[in-house]
This record gives sequence, C-alpha cells and structure tokens, in this order.
Amino acid sequence: NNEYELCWLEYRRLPDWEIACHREWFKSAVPFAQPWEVETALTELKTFARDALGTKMLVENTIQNQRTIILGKIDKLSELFDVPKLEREGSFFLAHRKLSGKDTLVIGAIDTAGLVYGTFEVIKRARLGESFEKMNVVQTPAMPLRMINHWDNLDGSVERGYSGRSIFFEKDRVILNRRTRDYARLLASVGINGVVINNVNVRGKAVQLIDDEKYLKALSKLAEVFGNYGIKLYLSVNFASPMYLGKFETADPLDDRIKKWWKDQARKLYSFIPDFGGFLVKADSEFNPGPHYFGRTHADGANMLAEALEPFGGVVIWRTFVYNCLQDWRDYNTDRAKAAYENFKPLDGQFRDNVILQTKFGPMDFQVREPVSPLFGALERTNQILELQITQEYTGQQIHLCYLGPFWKEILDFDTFARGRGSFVKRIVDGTVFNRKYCGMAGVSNVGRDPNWTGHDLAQANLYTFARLAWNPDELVEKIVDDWITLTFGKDEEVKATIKHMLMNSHRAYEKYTTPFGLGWMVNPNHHYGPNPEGYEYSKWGTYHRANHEAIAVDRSSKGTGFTLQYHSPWREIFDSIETCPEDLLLFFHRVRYDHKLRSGKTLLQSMYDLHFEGVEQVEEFLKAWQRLEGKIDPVKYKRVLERLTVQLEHAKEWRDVVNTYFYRKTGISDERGRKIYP
Ligand code: BDP
Repeated sequence: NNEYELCWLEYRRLPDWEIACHREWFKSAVPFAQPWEVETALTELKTFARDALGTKMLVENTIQNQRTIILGKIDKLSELFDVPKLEREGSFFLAHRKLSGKDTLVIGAIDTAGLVYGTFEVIKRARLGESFEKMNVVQTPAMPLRMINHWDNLDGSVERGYSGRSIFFEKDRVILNRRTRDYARLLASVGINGVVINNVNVRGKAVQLIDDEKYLKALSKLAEVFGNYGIKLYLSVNFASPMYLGKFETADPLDDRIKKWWKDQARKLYSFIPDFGGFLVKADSEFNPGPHYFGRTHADGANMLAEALEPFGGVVIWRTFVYNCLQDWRDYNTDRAKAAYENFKPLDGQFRDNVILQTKFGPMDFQVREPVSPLFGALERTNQILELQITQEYTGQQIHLCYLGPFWKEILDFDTFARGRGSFVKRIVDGTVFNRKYCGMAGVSNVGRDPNWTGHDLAQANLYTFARLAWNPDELVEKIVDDWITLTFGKDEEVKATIKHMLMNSHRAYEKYTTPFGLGWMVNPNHHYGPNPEGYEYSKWGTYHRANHEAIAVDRSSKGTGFTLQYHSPWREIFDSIETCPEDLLLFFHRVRYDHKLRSGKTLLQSMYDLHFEGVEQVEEFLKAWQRLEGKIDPVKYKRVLERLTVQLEHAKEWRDVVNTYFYRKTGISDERGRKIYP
C-alpha cells in the first residue's frame, strides 16, 4: 500500500489571510553554510512554501527581499551579529534581525541536525499562526538520545504492531522508498535522533543484518536517508551472533576469539555505515541468549560489545528487562517486580562509558499503570534510558483511544529522591542528576504501513508527544496536545476542544474499565487484548494477583516481598503503608481486602464496580462528542475514528462486565447501586 497521509506534517493550503502573513518570508532563503549542510532544511522550506503558501522559494546568495529566511551555522552567523551560545548537538535559535536594512528570520545552529530542527520549528510556528516579527527562540534538546525502537521483523511482521506491516522490511528484504524519507521527516520534525529498525527479539534472518553484505548495502542507503535528517541508525543484535554467524561453539564475552569477532564485525559495519549509532541488546531475557549462558555478568557482555564499537563512536544500549519468565507460580515469594533492580543494581559502576542501560518505566511490563521503576533512582554511575511503549500493547492496541501523554508526564516528573528532593526521572534520563553523558528516552514504535501510520488516527498523538517530551520533558502536555491537534486537524475551536478533551481523559477511562489501582495483567495471554481476569494467573510469567474471596494482589511491602525497599525514602515508607500508598497504585503494592475502606469512604470492591461503570460511560461520552464533529473534519479520518470508537465502546463493556462479574463471584457481594452485574 503506497497511499499514505503525513500525520502532523500535511502542509495543506493555509487560508488566504495566513498566506498573506507568511508568503513574503518564504519567497527567498539565504544560506550561510555549505550547501550539503542546508540541503535538507531548504528542501523542507521549499515544500512548505509550495504546498501551504503556493509560492516558489528561491535560494539566493545575498539578502535582497524585504523579508528573507537566513539559515546558517553559528560560526558564520557570528560574523554578522551576536549569536546565542549553543552547545549540545541539535540546538538551534530562531531570531528576527534587521540585516542590510531588511527583515530577516535567522535559523542558526551548530550542526545540520539543528538546522533541520530549527526549520521544522519555523514551519510549525507559521502553521500555528505565529508571527515572525518578534521571534526570539533558543532551543536545546534536553535528552541526548531521543530514540524510536521498532519491533519489526524481517518478514514484514511487527511484534506488538497494530498499524499494518513493517515500513522497513518485507520478505526478508529492506524497504527503501518515498515513505522511508517521509518517516525520517516525521521523526525529525519532532526531534528524534535515533532509530532502531529491528525487533529486540533477533531471530532467523535478522541475525544476518549486521553481517550479510546485501543487508549492509541496503542499510547504508537507509542510514543515509535518515542521516540527512539527523537521525542515526541502530540495530538490535543477538548476543549469540558469533555462534550463528561465526560458527563458534560459544559467545562467551571473555573469550578472546569472541571479542575479536565482534571487533571485526564492528569494523565491517562501520565501513558500510560510517555514522552507525550502535547496538540495542535484549540479553538473558525471555529466551534471548546473553552472558548468563556463559557464566558471565551483564557488565561483561555489554562491555565486550562496547569495546568493539568504541573506536567508531558507537554505543551499546542494554535492556534491563530481565526476569525469570519460567518461574513457579505456586511460589509465593518470588516477585518479578524486583528483578530488574536485583539484576542491575549490583553492577552499577561496572559498565563502560559507552554503555547505556535501558529500563522500562515500570518494574513489570508496560501495564496501564505501574509505579516508576526503582532502578532509575538506583543507578548512580551508569547511563540510563527510559523506555516507554508508544505502541499500545497493554493499552488497547490502537483500537481503544488511549492517549499516554499525561501518564508519561507523571513518570518523568516522578521524584526518585536519589540525590534528595528534585531527583526527577526526567533529570536522571537527561543526564543531569548523576552527570552522565549518554542518556535519554526510547519509545517502542506504534507505526506501520497503514495509510495513517498508527491504525487509530488519534494514536499519532502518542508518537508526537513521546518525541516532544524527549526534546523537552518540562513542556506541558496540554500545549503539546494543542499543537498536535492544530497541525493535524486545523484550527476549528470546537474540533480542538473536543479532541483535546477526549485525549486528555482517555488513559484514565481505559484504566477505569480495565484494571484500576495498579492491578494490571487481567488480559488474555499471548496477544494481550481483551479481559481475562485469570489469564496470567496459573502460568510462569510472574504476573499474579492471587485473588481469593477476601482479598486480592501481592503484598510487596517490607512485610511481603520487600519490593518497596528498592525505593529511596520517603517513597519507601509511603508505598510501604496501606494508609499512605497512593490509591492509584494500591493493588500494585498491597494485598487488600475487598472491604477495605478507601479515602472516599467506599470499599475497594464498590470502587472497583463504580470505576468500571464510569469508564464505560466515559467512552460513551467520547463517542457522542466525536459524532458532533461530523462534517467538521476530513470525512475519511472522521469515519476511521468513529469505527474504532464504536468497537472500543463494545469492548469496554466487555471489560466492565467480565471484571465486575469476576469480583462479584469471588465475593458474593453485589453492587450497592443495584446495577446489573452478570452472576
Ligand atoms: C513484552 C512484549 C514482548 C516483548 C517484550 C520486550 O509482550 O512482545 O518482546 O515485552 O519488551 O511486553 O522485550
């Protein structure tokens, strides 16, 4: 399918009065940089001028027009006027300046990526209706690494993908087409600077990506396309590659032959892809091989790869998603939530400088609500990346509307107290709390070959927001949402208010009709869609709630599994007590009786019932709100979203009824308000 839309980058023709404001500016551009340094930026400006303003932008050597856009590297611009100080890769400034008696809008940066980001910012501001006359903006990306992780397989399937097949692979071949470039544009427009294109579970042909010249040639072209937009290519690798590819009988990271093999492999890789970013590794995790197989530690494994990449400036991103996935469900004392910390805390300080540990936001696995992983506050001498799941595996699989911005913001704003007050997750993963060089955020992609890229049109907002937060985690989600809606749906006030309301309340609604209070996991096994209260109760994954007729959930307090002890004070104490634990997370941390009174005065059971009814009512309301927008937005988009909301409502009711009935049967206590719960 080659037909696709461009999400927030559709440069539809602006209304006449807006064209009148901006057209003059986009008639000419004067570069103060080498041609190749501004090529991508100029192409984008010209595209916008043509599509949105109906004008042809000319590139000139001198400032002639009354209004002109100037693009330049700051060393050259500093010969003309005082430039702001920029340090980090990708930073830029936008400034209105009088030069040679003319009005100019200057886009200044220290590198090509910064010029690209600055250009997209100018275009965004023009589209949002800002005037250039008073423009004075300096922007620096907060996180050095702003990554998208694709779980795409070489056969074209996508693990946990809900938007069609892979945009990168089909039938064991690498895809390179117009869409590849448009994807790079979409990502660069929101500041993403790294993409891992293949699944962390590296199986079959994917092992050969780092070796087979056929793949390396294709990847070098892909890397070039992305490189023009300041985005580096990374690959997931299988830790046992020397066994699959080198025909060794081991992949022991301390074996000299294995070390040499990886070094040679790195050299080969960089000869094809000079600005290759590095490796992402899922090791000793869910059946993926790792150093433990050879009696070595994660540090041994990661460091060996890091040493191989180091001469070329590459990094190793090593995931901390490590736990026993074959545990005995009858054993009351193992607690999966503790695993990442137990595995990696003892290794803090042992990793090379170009190793980064990538940790999922919560201690379990991308549930609709979990506490922030205690590992963020625990690793003081290790680079860290926060992993978020943009693809909605456990949050409705892009059939349900579930906008994750507000939730991600809570995670970023969580204060770990690692170095006292103010040790927010966002300050750990931007490198400032522990003064680390390589840190950042990674989001598991929700993109596929569907015409709208994300299946659900409104799920585009999750991709957009993820990137904006990686650029600036202090930005208000409300502002990000406003921008995204305007860029995607235009400026109609009713449309804006309605969609904003839906987005901002959708995660809560989903949480209510599925598993509130941090319970999680009541999904169908394997595909993880739809309710199944005991779907994961009697298998080996460590995901138990152990409900009986009196109480539910695992006691993770100091009197139980001791998970709360992995946090710094005061969280350790706050989470530890059923009285002070935030109610949103009550069933994550505590085993609670159904008749336990919550702060509202209601019992846990009654609240469970109420929330499930409320969640469904909210979806009903979203659906009605959307229906009022008919005729006000593009009919294709309108219909696509309408269809999904209709299915969401049906499935939300199923969630409500299955979960409420489950609790009713366990307890025999009916709803106080006499609503129908199926016996
Ligand atoms: C789980 C997914 C699985 C992934 C795994 C991971 O169900 O498909 O491979 O996470 O992150 O949530 O490695």
